[in-house]
Amino acid sequence: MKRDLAMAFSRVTEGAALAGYKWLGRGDKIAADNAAVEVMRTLLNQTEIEGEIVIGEGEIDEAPMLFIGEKVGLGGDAVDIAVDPIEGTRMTAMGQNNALAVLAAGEKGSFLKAPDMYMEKLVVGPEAKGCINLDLPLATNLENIAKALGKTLDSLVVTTLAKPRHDGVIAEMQSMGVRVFAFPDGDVAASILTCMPDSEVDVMYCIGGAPEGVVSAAAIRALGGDMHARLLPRHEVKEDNEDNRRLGQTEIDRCKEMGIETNVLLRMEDMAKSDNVIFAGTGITKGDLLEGITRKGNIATTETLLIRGKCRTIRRIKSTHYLDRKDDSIKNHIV
Ligand code: VTB
Repeated sequence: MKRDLAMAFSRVTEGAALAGYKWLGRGDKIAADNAAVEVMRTLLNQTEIEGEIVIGEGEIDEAPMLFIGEKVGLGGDAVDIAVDPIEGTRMTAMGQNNALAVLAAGEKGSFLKAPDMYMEKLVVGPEAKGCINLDLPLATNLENIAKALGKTLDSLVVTTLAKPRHDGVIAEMQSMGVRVFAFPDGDVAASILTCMPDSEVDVMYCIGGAPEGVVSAAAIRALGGDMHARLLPRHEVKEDNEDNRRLGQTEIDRCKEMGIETNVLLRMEDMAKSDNVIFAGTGITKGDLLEGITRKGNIATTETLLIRGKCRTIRRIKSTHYLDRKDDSIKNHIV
């Protein structure tokens, strides 16, 4: 994968973020997702790649999606792409922090192919690499991570999602003395924060989406961190009723078809299989990882995190966009 593709991918997430921003705070998460998907598709199709979407978003909440197996690009390097045009459609619709447009790209076969279902995830930064094991209780993991970092449990910071399904785990961590930062949504940003030298966050633990997990794995691998995960059928995460059991069984069957299993430990290397990966993420709303979009008249600014795994370069790109430029083919989508 040519290194210059990184810049092209940052343009794709910038475009998707600007399209999503148009719907910021308007209460319509489907419209926001639709707009970002459309621009992401348009821009990927203007990129010199022979690309295939191998993991996308949308099935959990039946949002519009760049579907798995979709071919994108003008032709060029063969790349697999994992996308989340808006990581945080609800946050965008409700004007909450930490919404991003993200994608990860790698050579053919770089990413775990999995259905859009739930995934349990445990993420740490480089200093705790090698000392996590999701087959062990969370409490044991936290003790091992604290030891590796030379910290006491009461100085350890864990992020998670503030979802009712995590109430028990949050209480357990707090009773151990651990500080818990619970984000309403958005575990990609929360995961990446574990690897950022200027962040307080040591660990990310949650049950979130599998596409977000694979995109995070690419970024975490590129940043030298570590991650364990496990795919979970719907009825084991949400209420165990007839509907969710049926959906959960469909997920189990789809996993089988794809040659993978639910409830089995997945290591970072199973999800992001090569160092030659590129991660691009642009902030939509302001957050702990990235600034959000600001707009004054027809001038918008974006901030993008662009990571190349091969050389482990981390770039933060601040861009100014003149949205009324006449030659901008995506103008109508993002103004
Ligand atoms: C997860 C998480 C995402 O939405 O997909 C979550 O990975 C959905 O959880 O980061 P629920 O089904 O419980 O709402 C995000 O938080 C945002 O897209």
